[in-house]
Amino acid sequence: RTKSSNTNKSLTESIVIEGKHYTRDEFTNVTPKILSYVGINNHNRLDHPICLFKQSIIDFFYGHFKGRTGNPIFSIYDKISPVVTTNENFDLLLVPKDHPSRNKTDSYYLNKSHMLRAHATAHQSELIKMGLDNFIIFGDVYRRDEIDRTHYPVFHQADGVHIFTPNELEIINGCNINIFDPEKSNSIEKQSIYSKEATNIVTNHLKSTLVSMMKQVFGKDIEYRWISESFPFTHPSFELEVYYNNQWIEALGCGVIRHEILKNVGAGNRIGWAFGLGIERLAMPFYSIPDIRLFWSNDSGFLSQFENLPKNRRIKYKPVSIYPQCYNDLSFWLPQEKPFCSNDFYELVGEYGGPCIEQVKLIDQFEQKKTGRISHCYRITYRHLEKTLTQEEVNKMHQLIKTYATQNLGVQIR
Ligand code: FA5
Ligand code: MG
Repeated sequence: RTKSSNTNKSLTESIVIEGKHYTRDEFTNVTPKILSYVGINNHNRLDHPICLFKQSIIDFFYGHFKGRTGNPIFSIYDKISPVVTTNENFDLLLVPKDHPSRNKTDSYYLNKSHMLRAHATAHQSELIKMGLDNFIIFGDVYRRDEIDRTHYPVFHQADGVHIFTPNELEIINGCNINIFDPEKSNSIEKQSIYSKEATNIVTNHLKSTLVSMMKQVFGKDIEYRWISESFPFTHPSFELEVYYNNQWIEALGCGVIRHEILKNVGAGNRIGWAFGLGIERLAMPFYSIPDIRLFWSNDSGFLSQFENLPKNRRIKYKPVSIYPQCYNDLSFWLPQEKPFCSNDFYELVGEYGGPCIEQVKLIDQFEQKKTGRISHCYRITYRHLEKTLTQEEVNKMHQLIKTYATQNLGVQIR
């Protein structure tokens, strides 16, 4: 009974995201599972590899492009809601009405007019309209896509835009240049409105910027290749692939922004480039992460490897043991007659739990107002690398830790 009434409810009630209501209609195809990813924001969680990799990208753009006074010229947007209109995701980017990406089978719709962004490019027009010429957008994007080692329905993109005024283009070029083609000649190498020279300068600037970024992040030995592509919103367009784990992985798409897009938002006198990069696709080779699903792991064996890791530090991810983990919490009052320090406790746990301890973490603390006593609660995660621990074995270790913590550290188990 409960089940069927729930189903009815979920079919008629509007969808609520970040306090806003979206009325369901025949387009609605988001699932509760997909909606549960909204707001997780791995790209803003400091110890998450997606966030760490984001910072490497920002570092590159801050260091590579500086203004007159040494200030960074790129601005960063990483808190824009993933709910966008179909106008923003498609129409403003000149995506044809019959383009496959508009299908319900390919994108996640809240209803006919609103969807979860299928790419970070959905914010491009809005930001250019605000008057920005150089920016990077970071965000979670949603697609009905295959699921395998390099595909997941929710992933993260970094979208960059760099727009040049005629004057800036001249500075790069070193001499006078026409942005526009007086003959508006048609050729597959350029948009008819732009001159061949301007198109070449911008294309070279785009490709060399992205290659420099790859080299700064990965080192000089990174294996990559360019492939011609087509996007409705850029021309010419390219894709960059990197070689990892014996296969070429598609990392990003890019190109010269369609003039019509710029013109529609008041930047018709300019030319610029844009790229859209899959952050997981580069974080995987960077940290030797073999499967994209691991980025969604709440397993401390995964996350703890990135804790307190300085940005730009490359580590080789150690595969988490395939044996299940199991955790027990331990709460105690700190001793009043002598000082207590968490590190002592960590050491003690390591001593009595040995190689079965995967992580120990302080998860809660409070002070009892009346007595001034302080309580700590630690979560101890147990996992053996070669076997499944039985509950009995875990209990035994946990009991030992309790006994010795009481004896050696003077705590009082609660
Ligand atoms: C786009 O999304 C374009 N918006 C990129 C772009 C921006 C082109 C600006 C030109 C100008 P594409 O669908 O190819 O393009 O996706 C971009 C990148 O996202 C891919 O290269 C890949 O790295 C990543 N990606 C795509 N689908 C998935 C997926 N299911 N899982 C993980 N990463 C993915
Ligand atoms: Mg692609």
